[in-house]
Amino acid sequence: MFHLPRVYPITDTDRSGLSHAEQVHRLIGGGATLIQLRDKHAAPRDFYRQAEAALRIARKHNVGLIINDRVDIALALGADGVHLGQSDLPVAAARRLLGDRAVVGISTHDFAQAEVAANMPVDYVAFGPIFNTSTKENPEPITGLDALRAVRAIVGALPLVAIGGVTLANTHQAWDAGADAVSSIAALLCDPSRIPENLRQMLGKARH
Ligand code: TZP
Ligand code: MG
Repeated sequence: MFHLPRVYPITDTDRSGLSHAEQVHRLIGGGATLIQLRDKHAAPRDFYRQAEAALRIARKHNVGLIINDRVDIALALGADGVHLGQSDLPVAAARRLLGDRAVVGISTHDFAQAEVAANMPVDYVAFGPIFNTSTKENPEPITGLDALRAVRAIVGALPLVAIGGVTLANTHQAWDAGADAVSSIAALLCDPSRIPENLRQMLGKARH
């Protein structure tokens, strides 16, 4: 059974200056149990090789690894699943390729997308950007917390991830608005020497 942790970190080699494997290593050091590998610039072969190394580390620690966008890479590696955007492969096609046991998540940015996603064979729905983000290129408009609350109602019992500009200071607002988890990039990775500490602190907030 899929379990979504309260913090679901995403890797970014530009933000951290580190390989995906090294980010995974440091995030696991901070308590990650599920990590998404995201790379918008690497050639598929480079991303594949890096993901392979990252998966080896994740497996050793029993940590789940989800590949952003690339169903082919997730399938080739036997990763735990894929995170799809609105213009990636359709959910049903990814599900057919990866099978019932794979984790399939999808990004949504408005109510209509969230409603469609809620009726698809996904394991979780991500919604955002909730706050201002400087990580995503050409981000969709900021949704805010009220929209997150509404999406909580739209997706019902489906696990819901809030993404976009989540920091130590505002993560509680996202959880309080109904998100089961937050995904974060910059707040965790920008100072690579503090990755484990940043994640530990964010996870710690979930207990208060
Ligand atoms: N999707 C919506 S916002 C975003 C993605 C991938 C970027 C999140 O990065 P950050 O640094 O946590 O704002
Ligand atoms: Mg995508």
